[in-house]
Amino acid sequence: MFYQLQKKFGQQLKQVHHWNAILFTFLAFTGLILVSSDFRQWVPQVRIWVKDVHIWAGFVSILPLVFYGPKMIRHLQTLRKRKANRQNLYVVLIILVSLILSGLVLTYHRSFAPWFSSFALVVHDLMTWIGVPYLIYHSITRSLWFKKLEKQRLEKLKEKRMVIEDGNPILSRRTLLRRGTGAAIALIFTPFIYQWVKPYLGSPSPPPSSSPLPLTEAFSPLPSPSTKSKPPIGGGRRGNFRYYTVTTMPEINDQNFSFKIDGLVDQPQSWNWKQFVELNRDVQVSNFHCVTGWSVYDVTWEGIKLKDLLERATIKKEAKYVKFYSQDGVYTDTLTIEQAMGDDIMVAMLIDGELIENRNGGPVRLIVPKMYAYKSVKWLNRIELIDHEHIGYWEKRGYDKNAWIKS
Ligand SMILES: Nc1nc2c(c(=O)[nH]1)N[C@H]1C(S)=C(S)[C@@H](COP(=O)(O)O)O[C@H]1N2
Ligand SMILES: [Mo]
Repeated sequence: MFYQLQKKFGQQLKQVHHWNAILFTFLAFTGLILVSSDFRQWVPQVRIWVKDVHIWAGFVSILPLVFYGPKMIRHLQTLRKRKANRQNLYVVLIILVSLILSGLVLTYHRSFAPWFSSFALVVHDLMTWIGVPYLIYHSITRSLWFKKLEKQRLEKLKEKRMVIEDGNPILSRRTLLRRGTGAAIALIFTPFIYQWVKPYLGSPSPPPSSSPLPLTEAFSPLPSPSTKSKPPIGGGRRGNFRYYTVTTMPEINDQNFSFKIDGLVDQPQSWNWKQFVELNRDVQVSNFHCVTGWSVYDVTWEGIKLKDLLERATIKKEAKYVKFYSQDGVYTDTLTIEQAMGDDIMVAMLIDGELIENRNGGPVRLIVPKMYAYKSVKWLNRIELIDHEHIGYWEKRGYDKNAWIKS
């Protein structure tokens, strides 16, 4: 009787493990798609959908834990004498709980201060890159399927009555299978972990080798930074950008650069590189927040205030929205005229005293510090005044039209 109960209990635990394996494989898979910059560029619409599915699966993954919760004490009792198993259990639980908690914060990040969601993102990333390979290994080696596989191998060995090898052939077969699984998982994850850790290893990562000409060769004359920019009055930015694009990065140089303001204005404006560099610039320090949770703090931007540019063009009365175009030919976004008059909205050229590099949206990008960064159009080359609403690139694909950041 007791034995039977014990057996049933064991089977239930196995089932929990099984479900965890499936759920977390799925979560890891969708999660990897979400962080992949290639994917962002190929099928951006699908990304929003994947994000929803990932979040739903995340919620579902709470269920096995809820189911397991009341059984935990009993489980620990059965593990009384097995220290390794107990430790393993604690590690797995810590990973699961941190992933779920940080995932919840990220899902409802609008209710939290940006520093808190940034922190949650670091936890989520860390637990993913360390935890998910571990969890997959753990779940696979404990699945019924794997046990069966091990048993099969064992039986095969017995059938064949293999010559006895050094040590214990059966055991070595078993560890071989496990180590093989572990190694395969580690191999798959190493490049991703490296990608993630790289920016945290101090010096900013060099631009990808396929990047266009160095800025000093692509642009002449170079804008000379104001004394507030170099050294940056903000003390230099803290944190790392994640470089996003929905197209291939447009290659911009002083020859193909142009910037214009048109639409519902009395005095349309147009500049080439040389003329644009001569415009009067201001310097400001602000934070940069992406809606997916990461932030860069105390960035010293130097550029032209948007409202100064708009004043030059003299906005017509009928104009209601300001539409921003990127030189990538695809990305756009808008602000209402009232929003566009904000004092901290800048058409930026320099970051911490250096010309903004290509992958960071340079040489000219928009900065809207009080809104999520999907408003901050990179490779900005045209501003159009319009009288009807235009839905921006990411808003069209599911991002909130209200991009204000809770302060
Ligand atoms: N042209 C263009 N602008 C863009 C984007 C983009 O993909 N293309 N991504 C937006 C988003 S969602 C963010 S978070 C920031 C990222 O800026 P970064 O790539 O310089 O870090 O740029 C915004 N502006
Ligand atoms: Mo973003």
